[in-house]
Amino acid sequence: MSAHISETRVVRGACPQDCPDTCAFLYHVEDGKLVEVTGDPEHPMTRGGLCVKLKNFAEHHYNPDRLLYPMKRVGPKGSGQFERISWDAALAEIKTRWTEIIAQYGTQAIMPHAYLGHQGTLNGLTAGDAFFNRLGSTVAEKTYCESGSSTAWIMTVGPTGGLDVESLAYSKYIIVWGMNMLNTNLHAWPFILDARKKRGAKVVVIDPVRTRTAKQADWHIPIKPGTDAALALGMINVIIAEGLVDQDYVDKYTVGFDELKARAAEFPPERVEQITAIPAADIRTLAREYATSQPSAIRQGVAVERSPGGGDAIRAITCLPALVGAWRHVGGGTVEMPIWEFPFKFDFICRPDWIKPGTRVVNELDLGEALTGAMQLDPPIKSLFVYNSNPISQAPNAGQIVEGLKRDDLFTVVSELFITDTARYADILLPATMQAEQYDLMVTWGHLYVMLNQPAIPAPGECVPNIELFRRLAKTMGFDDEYWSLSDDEMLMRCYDWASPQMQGITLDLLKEKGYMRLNVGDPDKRAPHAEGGFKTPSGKCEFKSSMAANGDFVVPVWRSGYEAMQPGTPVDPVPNYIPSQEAPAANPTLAGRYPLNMVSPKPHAFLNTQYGNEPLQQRRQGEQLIVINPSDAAKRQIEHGTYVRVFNDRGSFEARAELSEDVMIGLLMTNVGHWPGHNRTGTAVNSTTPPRHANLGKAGTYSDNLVEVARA
Ligand SMILES: Nc1nc2c(c(=O)[nH]1)N[C@H]1C(S)=C(S)[C@@H](COP(=O)(O)OP(=O)(O)OC[C@H]3O[C@@H](n4cnc5c(=O)[nH]c(N)nc54)[C@H](O)[C@@H]3O)O[C@H]1N2
Ligand SMILES: Nc1nc2c(c(=O)[nH]1)N[C@H]1C(S)=C(S)[C@@H](COP(=O)(O)OP(=O)(O)OC[C@H]3O[C@@H](n4cnc5c(=O)[nH]c(N)nc54)[C@H](O)[C@@H]3O)O[C@H]1N2
Ligand SMILES: [Mo]
Repeated sequence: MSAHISETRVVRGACPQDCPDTCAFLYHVEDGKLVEVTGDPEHPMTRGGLCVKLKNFAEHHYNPDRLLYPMKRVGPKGSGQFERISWDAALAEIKTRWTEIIAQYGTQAIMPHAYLGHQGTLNGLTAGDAFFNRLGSTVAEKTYCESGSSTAWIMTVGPTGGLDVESLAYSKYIIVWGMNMLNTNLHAWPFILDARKKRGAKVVVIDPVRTRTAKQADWHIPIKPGTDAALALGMINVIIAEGLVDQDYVDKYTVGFDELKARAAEFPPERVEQITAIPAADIRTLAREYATSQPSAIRQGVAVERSPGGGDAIRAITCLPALVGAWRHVGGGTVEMPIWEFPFKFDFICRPDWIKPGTRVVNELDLGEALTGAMQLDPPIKSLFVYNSNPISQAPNAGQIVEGLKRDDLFTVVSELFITDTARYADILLPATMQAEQYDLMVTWGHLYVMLNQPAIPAPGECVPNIELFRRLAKTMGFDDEYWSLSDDEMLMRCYDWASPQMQGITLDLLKEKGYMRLNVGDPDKRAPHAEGGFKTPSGKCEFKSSMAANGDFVVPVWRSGYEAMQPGTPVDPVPNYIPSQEAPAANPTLAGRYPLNMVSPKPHAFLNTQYGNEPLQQRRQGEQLIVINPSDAAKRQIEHGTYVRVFNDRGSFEARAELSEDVMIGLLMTNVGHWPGHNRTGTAVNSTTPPRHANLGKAGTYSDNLVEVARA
């Protein structure tokens, strides 16, 4: 045994998943086989620990269900019957079908659909953008995640990394706001424990559900979903009324204090109690403690954006640290995602210059409407190309997507690791590599390290990385631009601004040796990025009153085909406000009469969105699809603990096992997104019920604004 271990080759890598942690990996290879993947204990942020999802990542590569060869559909759509074909045959079929479609309907009848199955620079979110822009397809707007938060962030403080999660170790008061950190940002938690131990920090969790994280906090504040803006404005009201403002900081480094003060005056704690269900006394205590316990920190979760007023909630929350001067201190401020410190060159990565003027844009969350004709597109979508995403599980109103994918006149291509619920509807399936088999510089959105993933084992079967897939497609379609002949390293050299201050001292050669390097942005024990203002807004100040909104510019960093900072659009209130949910009982009593329960559908503990949902170990750890319901709501419906129930509304339904628990308030249901619909009893999951509407900023999804009813199955 020990002799064997000493022969093991170790290759440095990084986690591919859409998660803020992006752990440093060590691939252990023996005789050409990946025997184990461990965390690199020396990485300062991820410190060697891997989460339950990645525990058996080596075995995941050898999962017998992996898609290893191109396949062609032989049964009816959705039947999952495929037969193996060659890459040449698959590419020829795509070319023939697209050529016909383009001749009849034009290039915009083709639409890509991609999200963050993989988080690399070469193989991730934007891997196909250059290809589809060159082709002239419909531009797919990608707003599944963080687009609402990012828009709000940029309007308020600009594209700054904000507080470093590692600096949380220096905080005295930490609010984890709309995030289940122990599930979704696990490697941040040790820094909070450090702050608690060394600085006596108090940890507050604001979440409608008493989650694992909430149970570990010093104070859990349950809040009605979609009402965070009211809470933040209520806190601002108290902070101003009680003279807890850092007036010197506000005078020097902010704009719009008077307007914010006027807005907050509309939100006295007693009114906020009515909206949020948080007692007024608690709102006062929270505001006082937050303002006076410096350094105070806020870790914002993505869930806050998943309601109609989510964007304004993030804006109001992002105003708080400037108001109390928290930014002055190491460990003070707030973190959305530090990704803004990375000097991407999206113009090169996505080639927006290849988009022909007038090309239409269709949002990916509207996929069902786009495919079924509900959206009246001219030309209609005749071909859908899916990679890095699983919309039948993850996009809202999934029933309509299934209906669309059944269309016989729709030519669907899916590039995947597995035959997912979405892939079952493909006409052509293309096999993709897994992380130990490919090379990439990873995008990270929870810390400040550049991470290189190097291949440790050869690709099995005929799997290819996404970047190679698009090179092959470009060649097939006859594109002869230089772009398609660049090597991976030549690409990476152009994807980042290596001469920028953040990248000083960082080179690809060094990364190949070390695996990861910290951006040159200061150390976590010294870094206070906005101690003296320096915000990246047009005014250089923290904008309580947004100049972008005041100018009528609608900020949309929606990762569509390149990062577009500004785009004309719907006017936005320059000062953050509370925008009620559309399916809140008060807003829609008729609907609430029929569907009285609001369902939130956050992330699963043991799956990464849908990934690992097909692995037995993770299935055991996650358990089956549960719906958590308050015992009093259950009693009204004669629902007993452990029985199966149907969750439904006009959009659709799914079945789950009922868990009766006071962890959810009366009127609230909690279930996890990520269970494969096909593994559930009805072949459907949570997103068969969710609304395809967008939040007020960044066209974010509104998964938390969802009224349903439950009944015994
Ligand atoms: N284990 C695991 N980790 C993951 C993922 C995964 O699938 N599994 N996915 C990754 C991805 S893509 C993302 S975006 C992140 C997201 O991670 P988080 O930011 O943690 O988001 P969620 O898990 O969606 O929700 C977090 C909490 O917000 C609460 N919540 C829901 N609506 C509201 C609201 O209106 N207001 C407030 N205050 N709270 C609300 C939910 O009850 C939930 O407990 O996690 C990443 N990490
Ligand atoms: N109800 C509800 N719905 C939600 C959310 C919610 O909180 N509630 N959260 C939303 C959020 S935050 C997000 S980020 C989205 C996530 O939505 P998706 O990004 O669609 O989620 P995944 O399940 O990770 O699907 C990614 C797919 O890509 C495949 N894949 C992985 N690596 C590769 C690769 O290298 N190449 C190719 N071609 N394919 C690969 C995986 O096998 C997987 O099937 O879901 C959104 N949906
Ligand atoms: Mo996400």
